[in-house]
Parts: sequence; structure tokens; C-alpha cells
Amino acid sequence: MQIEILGAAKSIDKHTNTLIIQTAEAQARVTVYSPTIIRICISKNYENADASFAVIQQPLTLIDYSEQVDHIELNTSALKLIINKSPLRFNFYTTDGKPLSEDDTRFGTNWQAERVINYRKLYPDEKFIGLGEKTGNLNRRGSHYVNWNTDASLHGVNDDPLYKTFPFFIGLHSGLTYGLFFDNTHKSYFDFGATTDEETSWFGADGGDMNYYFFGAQGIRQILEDYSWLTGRMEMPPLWSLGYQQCRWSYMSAKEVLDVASTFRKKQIPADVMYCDIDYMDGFKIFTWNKETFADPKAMIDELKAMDFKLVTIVDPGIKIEEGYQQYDEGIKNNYFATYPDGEPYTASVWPGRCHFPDFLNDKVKEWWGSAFTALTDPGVEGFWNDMNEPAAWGQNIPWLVKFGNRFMPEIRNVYGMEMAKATYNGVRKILGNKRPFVLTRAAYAGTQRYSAIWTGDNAATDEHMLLGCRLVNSLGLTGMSFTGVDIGGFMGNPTPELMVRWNSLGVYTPMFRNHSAEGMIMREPWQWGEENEAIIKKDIEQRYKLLPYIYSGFYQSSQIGLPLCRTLAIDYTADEKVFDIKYQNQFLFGDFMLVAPVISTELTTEVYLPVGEWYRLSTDEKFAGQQVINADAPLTDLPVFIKAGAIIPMQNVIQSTGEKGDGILFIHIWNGTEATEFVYYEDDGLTYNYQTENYYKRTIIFNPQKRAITLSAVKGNYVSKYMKLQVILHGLNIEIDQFANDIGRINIAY
Ligand code: MIG
Repeated sequence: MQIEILGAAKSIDKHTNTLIIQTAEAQARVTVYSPTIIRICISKNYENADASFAVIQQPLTLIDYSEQVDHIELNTSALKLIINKSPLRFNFYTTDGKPLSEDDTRFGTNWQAERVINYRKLYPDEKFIGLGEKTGNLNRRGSHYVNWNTDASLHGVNDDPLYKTFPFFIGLHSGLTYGLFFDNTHKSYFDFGATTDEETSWFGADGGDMNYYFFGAQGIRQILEDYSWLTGRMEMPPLWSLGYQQCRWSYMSAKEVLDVASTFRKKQIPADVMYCDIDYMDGFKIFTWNKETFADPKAMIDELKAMDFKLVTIVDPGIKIEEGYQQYDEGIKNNYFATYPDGEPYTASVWPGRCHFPDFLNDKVKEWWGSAFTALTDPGVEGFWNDMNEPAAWGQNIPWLVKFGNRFMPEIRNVYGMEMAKATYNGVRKILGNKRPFVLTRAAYAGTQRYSAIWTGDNAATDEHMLLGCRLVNSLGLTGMSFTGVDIGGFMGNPTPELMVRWNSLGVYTPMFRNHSAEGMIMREPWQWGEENEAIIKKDIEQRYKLLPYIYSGFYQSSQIGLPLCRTLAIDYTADEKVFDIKYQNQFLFGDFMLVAPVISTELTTEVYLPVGEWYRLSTDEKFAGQQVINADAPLTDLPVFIKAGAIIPMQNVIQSTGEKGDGILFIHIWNGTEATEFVYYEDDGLTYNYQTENYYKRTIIFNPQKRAITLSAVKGNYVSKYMKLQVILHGLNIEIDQFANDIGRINIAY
């Protein structure tokens, strides 16, 4: 095998916004996207190097650099890049010269035939977080990972790879932070000092270019803002998708779907969403309905709507080979399927039997796929669940010879799912007009947040999987994916009632709150666990609905700056070694002010690490000093949740679904603190895109304990709040103030 190591610069071409450096092996291009984002793309064949599935921004038009004898120095207001000419190496520093991340001097970028690799210096105290849906510890130092989207059913808690590819990590050392996004869709590898005797870290791919974006902002929040600027942010989801979602593989008939939905209403357990998994279809044919069991989908959905439920239906990519089936006939006629090199459509078996697979890389195919959703939207479906898009087929490994346009499976596999989600999103957006769709996908690549929410696939009904779910969701939050969830209760296997209860209570503090289980498992609805457990589950779901004003504002924040809802403590307490401790690494902040400490179902007390500051237990208002480990009671009725001093948390009274108007009272809970805090309260109609034209209601709530003042800024936006009355509740102060809030001007409350 031929080994090549990037050698000396032979020529340097300077354009206003690009440095083009030629070596004997390849061409390197340097562009600047913002003062904190620099792209390096080292390519043997630059023709296709600028196409990206993930990146939606353009480089700046000017760069500032100077050439010296042995190096080039490129400066931005936030970063210094030193490019050594011989051999060609790229080293990033802060403006005052502290090393952030540097090529390994010996090997830098190198090739083994088609394989492209980058070796970097490993700093003694360096930690790594990120890569999205990856098992293992929060700190990924000492671990090796592969990105190769896989239908990882029955995966263990340490398995890799899983379903998604997010080749973006954040490095932490010497009190500094940086990020690196390797935008390469081939099978890729990340080694954080796992196999190099702690000498180097390295990453690479089976093909393509050494194409990466370096993020030099100081502070993880700013890096996440930069990364989500580069790759896009999620839109506001429909409010109903933040309610409780009841799923199962499968509710087998319209009658069963309706029975479950009406039981929620009868028992007054709040819920918003019912699902139809694969069995609603006719022989698993996508865009069809089973003529017997779902004979009149519109009638079923109308009944659901009358009960204020939304319906989500599943779609898989595999199109059944069957003449007379519209999608098959049209796909064949127009050459819409992935093929072998001789043009023959590729065939594999999945649920419907022998299938072809749409070439989602092709815009025409995307459009065709998207327009077929009328079969679901006409009767009233509003949520679209994209499964099996790794893509999965029985036997798993789709051959490398399978072709998408002029590209082959090895290059396409990791983006196929994202492109399917994009096709779905674009299609239903067109059909639904001003109405927000809910799109969910299993496979994904960097940038998927623009189109879809994700869930973490087929987990199992064990405590270990419940804890893994926290780490996966927290890690996904470091890659722009804010709207995420796990199968609550565990997909495979049957949870004990205790595990079901515990997991449900944790689900309250997960962006997507969905109960789901596999075929053949015992029924999972809240009333399947005995009266006592049902009461706890109900209370926890009620808690979710009470918190929706806080959660929705958190989604708004995320849509603006890319900060996730579920935040590993590493984001805000980066320098605190304790947050990386394996004992506490599953803890996370939910939104700005709530700290959640996951506990397994067989333990009724737990150790919780409270970082710097002061904290209150949500359930008791008991106050704790931070920077200490406490022993917290953790009965099944009370998941340990702590509130940061100074917290401002808007809540409402329980409603049965997000479509319910409620009593019109907005509670603002405030827990005393020492420093001024603020919270941006956000509300809109929860259903349409009108918010994009200022049809929202937004005001900043400021709590200033030193001045003993609470301020609500004047309202921004044209939307009229659904809350008529405001009630401020000061915890830890024992003062209650009621005030009517239909006055949209500034409100000052002194206490
Ligand atoms: O081969 O549609 O991860 O959530 O219930 C299994 C049936 C296919 C896998 C998904 C799961 C879903 C199931 N699907």
C-alpha cells in the first residue's frame, strides 16, 4: 500500500479569500468563515471538495495573512494559524500565541492509498467531548470511534458505531477550548489517544479529503453557536411534539389507536401524540394504508383530532418490488432507485420483501418522494417518522458497488438517512403550507437538525441503557442536535415497573418525550403498571406539561444559538474535573436552570455532584451549597432535580394536551440567588411559521436579588400571549405576588 505524508509547499497562490498551497501530494486550501472558524481542505482532486451536505455558510471574502521564509501566518481577531511550509503543517493558536491544536510534526496529514488521515498533537491534560451518538464516557480520551451509519438493533451499551455520524468534537486542555468538524462522509475514524501510547490523537476516513473546520472560540457555548451557525439550527418544532408521545410497534388497528388515545383522556393523563408503526401499511408498502385494519384513516384521524391528538406515521426507504404499486412503477419508470454500475436497480429485502431504494441524493427523487406524502397528509397525518435509513436491509451491509448518481455506497452511506429526512421535510413542508411538520429520523449526518428530530434507535429495557440514553442525548446536544430522545422504557425487553416509572420521570427532562417498545413486548402505556405506578407516571407527565412554557422557551433559545436543551455539565462547568467523573458524567442541565441527576431504578438514594453556586431541590426547596457531592433521596416518586439559585422558570397549570387553552395563568417561579439572572420567555402559536414574521411574544425576565426587583421587559413581537394572568412565585423567600399581565408594557415588581 502506498503511504504518502504531506510534504513541503511547492507553490503558494494567494487569493483575496483563499490560500492555495500545492505540495507534491495534494492541494491545500485555507479559507476563513468567521474570526473563530477556519477551514482547511487538503485534497488530491479538488473538483468536488467544496460540496458539503452539512455546511450552509460561505467563507469570508477577505483573509489577512503574511508570508515568512518558513511559514505563513494567518490572523483573525480571534485566532492565529501558523502554516509551516516544509513539511506543510497547520497549527492553531490563540491570538496571544497559546497552542490550541497542532498537527503532529512527523505525520500531519497523510494517506494510505485512498485513506486520508490526520495526526495531531495530544496535550497531557487534553479531554475530548462530542461526536454525537457515541457510547462510552463523556470524556472520550482513550477511546476509538468509527462513523458508519448502522442499524444497530440489539446494541450493547458500549457498541460502536450506532445509527448516526457527527464527525465533530470539542477538545479541552490548558484551560482552552477548540472544536474540529471533519466534513467527510466516508467511513471515518476518531482516535483520542486510544492506541498511540498517549502520544497523538488522530482521525481519518476511507476516502475523500482531509476537509475540516477548526473552531477556535473560547468557551463551549460559543463553539456550539459557531458550529450551529455553520451547519444550521433547528426550526421551532410544533408545540404538540413537545408533549407526551405514545408509540408502539405497532398499534395494530385504527380501533386500537383510538382506544389508547381515549384511555389517556378518560384517565386524564396528558398526551399529544399517537403513532402508527409499520403495521398501518398494506404489506409494508410505503404510502399505503392497510385496507382492513386502517380502512378509513381520515375517520380515525378526525376522531384523534377531536380528542386533541396528532398522529405520526412511519416511513421506511425500501420500496416493494411489485408491479401496480405506484411508488414502484414510478421509481422504475424514472430511474429513481439506487443501482448497480450496470444500471440495474439494487435489490435487497426488508419489511415489504424484495425492495429497491430511492436515490435520495438526487433532487428529482427527493421531490418525488416528498410529494407522495399526500397519501398520509390527506387523511390528516402531521408527523413523519423516518426509519431504517442507515440504510438498513436484512443482512445489513449494502454492497459498495451500489450507486447513487455517480457516487457509490462507501461515500453515501453516512448521509443517506439525512437526505431521506431532508426529502421528507421538504415534501411535507410544501404540502402542509404554513403548518409546522414534525419529522423524526433514525440515521443522520451533521446538519440534520435543519430537517428533523432524532431518536437513538433500538435501546433495551435496562438501567444501563437508560443511563446511556442520557449520555447519548447530552452528546448529541454538542453537535447541533437539540431535538432528541430515546425510547422511554426501552425498546427491546420488558422493563420492571420500577424501571418504567424511573425512565418516564427522566423522560420529562428529555427534549422528545416518547414511550416506545418493540413488537411482542408487554404493553407500555401508563396504565399497564398497576394503580400506584400509574399515579406516579401520571404525575410526572403532568410535570412535563407544567414545564412546557420553560421547555418551549428553551427550544426557542436553541433555535437561535444552538445551545441544546439537555446540556452535559461540561458546557458550563468546563474547568471542573468532577463533571467528567464517571460517577457524575450522566448529570445534565435541562435548560438554563434545572440540574437532573439520573438514578437507576434499583437505587432509592444517589450521590449528586452539585457544581459551583447554590442549588435547591425542586421537590422540597431545600438549599445546598455547590461544589460538593450530596446524598440525595431518590424515591421513584421524586427524581433528583435541582434548581440553580436565581432560576427563573415559567410554568403553567396542567393541561391534557397542548391544544387545550388552559386557565390562562402563567407562573413565574423564581428561586433566590445572589447575582442578577435573566430568562427569555418565548411564546408563539406553536403551530405555524408565522413566528418567522415576528408573530411571537417574547420578553426578557430579569431577577435582581440585590435590588430586590423582578422586571419583565416590554413585549417583542406581535403575538398575543395566551396567558391572561401572571403569578410570580418566589421560592426561598416566602413572598407571593399576584399581578395581572395583560399590560404589555414593562412591568416592575419590587418585593
Ligand atoms: O426492523 O418499524 O428502530 O423504532 O419500531 C425494525 C419497526 C424496524 C426499527 C425502529 C423501531 C421500530 C421498528 N423498526
